[in-house]
Parts: sequence; C-alpha cells; structure tokens
Amino acid sequence: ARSYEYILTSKPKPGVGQVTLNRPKALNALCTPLIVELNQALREFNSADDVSVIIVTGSEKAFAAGADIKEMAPLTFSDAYTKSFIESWSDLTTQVKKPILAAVSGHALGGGCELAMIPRSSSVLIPGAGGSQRLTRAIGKSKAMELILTGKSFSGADAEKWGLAAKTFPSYEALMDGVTKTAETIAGYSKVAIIGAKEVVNKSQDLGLRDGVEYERRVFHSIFGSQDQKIGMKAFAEKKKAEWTHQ
Ligand code: CO8
Repeated sequence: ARSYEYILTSKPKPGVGQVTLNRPKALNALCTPLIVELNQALREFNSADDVSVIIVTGSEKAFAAGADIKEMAPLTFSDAYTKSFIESWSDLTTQVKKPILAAVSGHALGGGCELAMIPRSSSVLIPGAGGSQRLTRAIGKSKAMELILTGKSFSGADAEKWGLAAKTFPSYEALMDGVTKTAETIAGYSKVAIIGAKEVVNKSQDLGLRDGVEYERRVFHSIFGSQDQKIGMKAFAEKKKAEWTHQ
C-alpha cells in the first residue's frame, strides 16, 4: 500500500476498504494536503476490483475538528477565489461511485461534519463544503437554519434522531464493529447493484420526483445488462447462494 502522511488505508474485510484520518496532533483538522491524500485514497479504492464499499473514519477522540483554521487564517479572498480553495472537496462526493460509510466518533465540527455528511459555524465562517445544502436536505430547513446560525454542537443521538446519521453506538468499539459489519453486508452484494443503488439514491437529492423515478427505472433496466442480474436471479430460483462476478 502507498504510504501517506495524514491518513492510513487498510482492507479490514474482504471487499471493504478503510481510510482512517490520521493527524492526531491537530484532531484530524482537514488541511489541504489531507484532503488531497483522502481524494487519492478514495480514487484508488473506487477503482480497486477487490473493494466494494469504503469506510471513512477518524479516531475515538475526533472524526475531524473541521477545516484547518491555521491554514485558513492567512488566506485572502483573492487566494481563496483564484486557487479555488475547497474545490478539491467536491471530488470526494462526485467521483466515488462505491458507497462510503462515515464512522464518526468524537469531534465532527465544521468541515468535519460536512465531511461526515456526506455545523458548527464557530465564530468565523459559514459552511463551505456544501454543508448548508446537504444539511438542509437531510434534516429540513428550520433545524438546519438553527444549527448553522447558532453554531450549536449536537450529539450523535441527535444526528440519528434527525435522520442525519443512520445509526449510533454506545462505544467506539461498538461503532467500529458495527460499521465493519454493515460494510461486510454491502460487500456481499453485487458491486454493479450497489453502485447503481448509491447512484439512484443520490439522484433523489437533485431531481424532482417524476424525473427521479424515471432515472431509477433507467438504471434498473440497465442492470439487466449485467451478468450478476442473471446470476442473482438464477441463484434465487435454485435456492443457492449467488457467486457474484461483479460484472
Ligand atoms: N484547525 C487547526 N488546528 C486545530 C483545529 C482546526 N480546526 N482543531 C484543533 N486543532 C489543533 C489545536 O490547535 C491544537 O493544536 P496545538 O496542540 O498545536 O495547539 C490541537 O489540535 C488540539 O486541540 P485542543 O488543544 O484545542 O484540544 P481540546 O480537546 O482542548 O479541544 C476542540 C478540542 C473543541 C475540537 C477544539 O480544538 C476546537 O474548538 N477546535 C476548532 C473547531 C472548529 O471551530 N472547527 C471548525 C473549523 S471551520 C470549518 O470547518 C468551516 C468549514 C469550511 C469549509 C470546509 C472546507 C475546509
């Protein structure tokens, strides 16, 4: 495996790739080189034949304490604007077709929370990595407005209650165990199907209902062009376990 400065990569289970943010001294603050490495690792897992699903996690103490305030402090408008500061973050969400599970423990602040959605506005900034758009779609306008304007922190239990997080766990060990099991379940399916499923769910965020349903149907139709559709349906009829070719 390639060696990185700010992240670690591993394959904890068959079909599962994991990126662990590893900048403990800064509580995983998201400096630009970290985002570049994260992009690189995600791109590699995205194209790796032996990976179906990706876990992104931090440490027990911090998922990520937000954008790197020390990097941003001296930044001028012209630097930020002309060098498209933050734009590399978009790669994270647009270029990865395989499902990503965020395993979040400890601080997930500002850009760290934006990364996990895949807010805390503190005293200086507004969300810059899509948080105002994604959070509002995820939990509704009034709750998002309250959180973004007050910069109030919230717990994992709140995140689950609002539908921002899929699940909460009582401890860090339970979190990592639970997320790995979920990843294994996903990795047990055909890669063609899970990538299609992620694509159609994400489309629901951009399209109106009628277009979204049509889009889903087109992707559904296209699945009939895969080997795994034949394999899966034949296995069902024969009451056997499907042996996916991921083709
Ligand atoms: N950036 C840079 N360094 C950080 C950051 C950060 N966001 N957070 C923590 N650190 C550093 C500290 O400076 C400290 O370094 P050092 O030891 O060299 O002084 C080290 O990490 C440990 O931090 P603390 O000593 O403060 O640890 P505590 O346990 O006392 O406190 C907290 C933990 C509560 C997380 C505290 O560190 C904190 O409040 N951090 C800032 C959190 C924050 O405001 N985050 C939002 C940043 S702005 C943002 O993300 C907006 C999104 C913009 C768009 C996204 C694209 C980038």
